[in-house]
Amino acid sequence: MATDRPLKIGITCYPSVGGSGILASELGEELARRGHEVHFISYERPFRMPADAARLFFHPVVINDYGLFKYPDYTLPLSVKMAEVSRDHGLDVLHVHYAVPHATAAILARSMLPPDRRPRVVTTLHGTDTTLLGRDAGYGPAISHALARSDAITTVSEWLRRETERLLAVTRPVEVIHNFFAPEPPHRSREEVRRELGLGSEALVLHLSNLRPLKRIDLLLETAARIRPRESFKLVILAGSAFAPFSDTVRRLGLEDRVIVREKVLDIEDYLQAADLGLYTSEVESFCLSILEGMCFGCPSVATRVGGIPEVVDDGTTGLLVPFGDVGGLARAAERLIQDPASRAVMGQTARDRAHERFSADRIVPRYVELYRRVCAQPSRPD
Ligand code: GMT
Repeated sequence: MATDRPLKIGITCYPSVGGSGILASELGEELARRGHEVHFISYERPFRMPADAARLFFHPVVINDYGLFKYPDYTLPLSVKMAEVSRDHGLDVLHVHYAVPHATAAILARSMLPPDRRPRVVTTLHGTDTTLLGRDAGYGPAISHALARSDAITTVSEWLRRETERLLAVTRPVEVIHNFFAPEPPHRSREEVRRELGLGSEALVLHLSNLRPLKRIDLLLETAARIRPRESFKLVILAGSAFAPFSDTVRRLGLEDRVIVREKVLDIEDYLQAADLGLYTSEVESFCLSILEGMCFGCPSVATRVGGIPEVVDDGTTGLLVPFGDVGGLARAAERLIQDPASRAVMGQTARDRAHERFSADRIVPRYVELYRRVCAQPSRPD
């Protein structure tokens, strides 16, 4: 194949709020911007997918609810749609984000097509597809099977590569392609956002996540409750799911006047530019896209030293890392940044520079394109 012709890429991801879906949507958008044709295949439009961009298409997977099944099946209609889109649009590559069930569906889709019409399958592992489901006897063997048949496997951090090799006994090469973030310009000024939040001179401590159990919102709130002086900050939580289950904890810790919650925010850049520091207390995290999103706006984070986070944050230079569970240490680290705006600004500027040097779209997207071209130049892996 010509080495520089635009490619036709199918992307499957979870369309709802979650780092893997956000990354996949941004990747699709950036590929289309660079002249490639991108076809999203999923049960809903990815929530950050632009509505009317050139060369960007969405193919919904329709799931019928048959009364004879206790649980509706998604994998088979997904694989049929993947095969259909591959055939009708001549896809070069099916790039699946998050292995379950996307990698299995892609392998099945590929085998439904005649040998000369088969797209290559690239599987990107994002985190719990390895660390949680990979350990589950009901999923692990199916994930290993799909990985063995993928034409390429990537992970979003070195740490996740090692975990994948360890937990899923993968012996084939796994390529690490870190996440990237391409921020949109904010819609409102920093001052407008701070006014909306009712902030005076307090530091804006930002937490942005889907609130899943491994984010340890309990520890986030306990950390906030220990920050002194308590009037020095407000914790703004941009929640990708309902915050109501944590409201009792906010009350129990006396944090009602310190915590501000906004749910399902789309214009995250408005809040990122207004933030002074990020706070992340996860027990596991293969990368933590939210930290990178903050870095792009010069916002350093205090975070737990888990998983791939040390690949994103240089401790003491672009943020502060603390052992998991050490809420006292997390609170002291946050106090340090809250009370010292000058060193916070230096750290924020360095964070912004690192984000640009290591994790920009211009650095990362060409790595995926190069990988696509490489797998297209090779015969497909056997089924
Ligand atoms: O693995 C998950 O928990 C789901 C996934 C998601 O869709 O949000 O999160 C992972 O992917 C993100 C994007 O690559 C990473 O930034 C997150 O660190 C990672 N989450 C975990 O590893 C817990």
